[in-house]
Order: sequence, then C-alpha cells, then structure tokens
Amino acid sequence: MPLTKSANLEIVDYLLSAEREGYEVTKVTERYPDLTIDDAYSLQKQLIERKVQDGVKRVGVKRVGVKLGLTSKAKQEMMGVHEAIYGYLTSDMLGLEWEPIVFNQLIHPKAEPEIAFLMGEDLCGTNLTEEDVLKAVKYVAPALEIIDSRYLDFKFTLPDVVADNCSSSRFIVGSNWIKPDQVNLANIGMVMSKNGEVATVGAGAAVLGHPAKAVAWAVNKLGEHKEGLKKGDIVLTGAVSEAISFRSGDSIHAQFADLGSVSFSCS
Ligand code: 0L1
Ligand code: MG
Repeated sequence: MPLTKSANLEIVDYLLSAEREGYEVTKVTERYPDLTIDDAYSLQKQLIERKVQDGVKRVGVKRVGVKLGLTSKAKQEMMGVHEAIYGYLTSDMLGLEWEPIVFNQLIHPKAEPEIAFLMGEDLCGTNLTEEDVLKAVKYVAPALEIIDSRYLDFKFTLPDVVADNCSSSRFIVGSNWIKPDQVNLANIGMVMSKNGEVATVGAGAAVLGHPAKAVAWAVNKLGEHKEGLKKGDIVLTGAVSEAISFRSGDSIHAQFADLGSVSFSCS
C-alpha cells in the first residue's frame, strides 16, 4: 500500500530534524517495513524539495548536483544489492578546504575520496553511455565526500538509505580542475591519509569500472523519473575506496595521481 501523505510528511520531518539537530534515529523501515525503493526515492525528492524551500527563506539553499553511492562491488555485496543509488547535493553541503568542518554539527561522519565531474551540458535520457557522459563533462576534479547517516550506528536497509538522501552530509572539491580527456579516470590511483598517516588507498576503477560508467547509470535512472543532470551540476561519482571515520581535531587528505589533492580539517 502506498504511503499516505501524512506518512510522507512525517518521515521527511523525522529525517530532516535528525540532520539539522545532529542526532541518530531508528530506521524508517522499523516503522514502515513495507517501504519500497520507489517510495524511498519519492521521500528523498520531497526531503530535498523541503530543504530547498526552508533554506531559501534562511540562506538560499539550492540543488547543486547529484551524488552516487554504493558504486563499489565491495559495498554492494556488503548491502546485498546489485545496483548503485543516487542522491542530491545542495549548496549547504558544500565545504571549503580552508574552513574547518564543524564536528558538533555532525553525528558519526566518515570521509570518502571521490572524483567529481562538473557538467558542461544538460544530460537527460534513459539509454546514455559512458561516452555520452564524457562528452557532456567539462572538468574533473578531486573531491572528498562526508557521509553521515542519520541512522543509529550507520545501519540501514536500501530503502532507508535512499530516503536519507544516501547519507549525504558535506562535500569538498579540490581546486585542480582538468579536462576529462587529460586523464585516464579508471587508472587513477588515490591515497587517503588521516592526520598524515595513510588510512586507505583506491583507484578510479573501483567506481563500477569507470566513474563515467557509474554516472551513465545514474543519468539513466534519473531519466526514468523524468530528471537528469544540468549544465553546472557537480557530480560526485562514487567512492574510490572505503570510507574513513574522523572526529574533531582530525585532518583528511586525499592525493589522486594526475588529478591533484583535496583536504579538510575538522574542528
Ligand atoms: O556516498 C556513498 O557511497 C554512501 C552511500 C550510502 C551508504 C553509506 O552510507 O555507506
Ligand atoms: Mg560517496
């Protein structure tokens, strides 16, 4: 049975309050065990619309792009799924390399190294390929995503995490923007350090074999909902390694071969 209007409103409030106030909540599926993936994407859309509506009144929050999640085989196996997921990036999530991330505003954050795409053209459809994506990308850049699931102990089912906008919290994009044909995105190696010590390593191929392939999947999925990418969108293409937890006082640095580096500190 589809969710009632009041259940939709209640769930959106529940997840947005947890994010704004920085506390953990029990999974939505504990209360709504029949929640489907389609319900979850609809909740995610309502959550972003509400965030933008509320934010416009205060600080001018707007949609600035899209993020992909569960793009590695390892993470899909961990969740027992065969598909990636997508969520939205809004302007209030944008962090800066020189401005510390405030730990007190977060719950149990983790950092993920990702390759960001800046779209040079709109891209919409249901049958697009990796090549179509690369033609529409203006620049690629190193990025760090901060994920911060609103759920207790970072544990959830697939509909839960989709409804929670795929654990999105903040993202930081490095200053080295290059043309996509100047680098082999699948072969790029990456080393992520925490407080100067190597924490994890990865490669572009961890993202469904090639980040552009992952983005083609996302655009085709968005296309099923009559949506797509827009010129100027930032796309976080998916983690190239495992995510690393951090706390107040920590600093995180990701060094990508041929693509430069990106970092942040946490106050
Ligand atoms: O960005 C991501 O890959 C996260 C997707 C959601 C799963 C998680 O929170 O680990
Ligand atoms: Mg991510």
